Amino acid sequence: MVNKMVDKMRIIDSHTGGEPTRTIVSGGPDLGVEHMAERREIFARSFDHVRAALIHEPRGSDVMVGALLCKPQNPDNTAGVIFFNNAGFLNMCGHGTIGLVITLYHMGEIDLGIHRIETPVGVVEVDLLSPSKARIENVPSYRHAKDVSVNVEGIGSVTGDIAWGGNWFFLIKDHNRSLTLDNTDQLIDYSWKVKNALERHNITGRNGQEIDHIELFGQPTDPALADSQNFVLCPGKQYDRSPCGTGTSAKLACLYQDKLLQPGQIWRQQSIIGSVFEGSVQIVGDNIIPHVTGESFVTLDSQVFINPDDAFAHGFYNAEDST
Ligand code: PYC
Repeated sequence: MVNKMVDKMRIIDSHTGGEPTRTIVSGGPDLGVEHMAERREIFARSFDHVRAALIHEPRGSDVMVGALLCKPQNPDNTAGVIFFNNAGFLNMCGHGTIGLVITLYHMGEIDLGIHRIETPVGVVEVDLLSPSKARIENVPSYRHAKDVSVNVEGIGSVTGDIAWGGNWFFLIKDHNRSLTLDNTDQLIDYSWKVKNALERHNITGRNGQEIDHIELFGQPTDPALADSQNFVLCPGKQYDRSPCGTGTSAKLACLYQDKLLQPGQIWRQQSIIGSVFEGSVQIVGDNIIPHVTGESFVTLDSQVFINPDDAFAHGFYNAEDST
């Protein structure tokens, strides 16, 4: 049953490398004390209108990624978090985790140093290096399949790697598209067609999990600034303005598995707007643990009102945009 009791929330917005995160820091739905994966299910089932209210117009924007700050299940951890966007709920979010700790610092809730954040897919350790810079130690990441070809309607055969970096990615090197901001309409169209083709051909991540992020790679704008540039299409047909923390993690795992990156070696991943995350991998037992460092800044600290008399209190969504 939908619970419409939530009517006032404090939100803090930040951006990490240009990609926004809107964190509900108080007044959000109470999801209980279970693991974040279970709390995410409860959020989706009973409080989806809160997600919609914060992300959709007129209050939000399709580009926005939301984060619900939660009490951790383990009191030794700093916090729990559930990420969401215009299409639903995410497993993990790298830029959002950096945004979350910068937000907690802005609130005076945490100091610089190490913090452990619970997410639906595991605990992510974050080192808050300064008031605007953090390094995440992500969940174990890996390539699931190399050089997978899919026939894409209107395009032909497209080949990429399937990798997990906290979300599922299809990583494409040979796409013959220019990764520039003035070409995003074409990049969105191409990536969306690839995503639909993967679904149609039942090409998935481990255990049949949907590949909902498409990542294209190209040369950096300047090799002095970065090793590679990417374009990441997210599940709600919006592109990540940042280099994507989970997408960078998936790339790092592939590079390591291809023996193109040594443990501790720095990889600088540039986004489509030019922002850069610095990454590396650490090998722990059989696990590839990506480290991703990025900058984030608080942009707004305010209160949301959800007025039951407002016909658009929970936003409206142009579903046409995501077909
Ligand atoms: O930074 O991991 C990330 C991310 C996922 C979706 C948007 N950003």
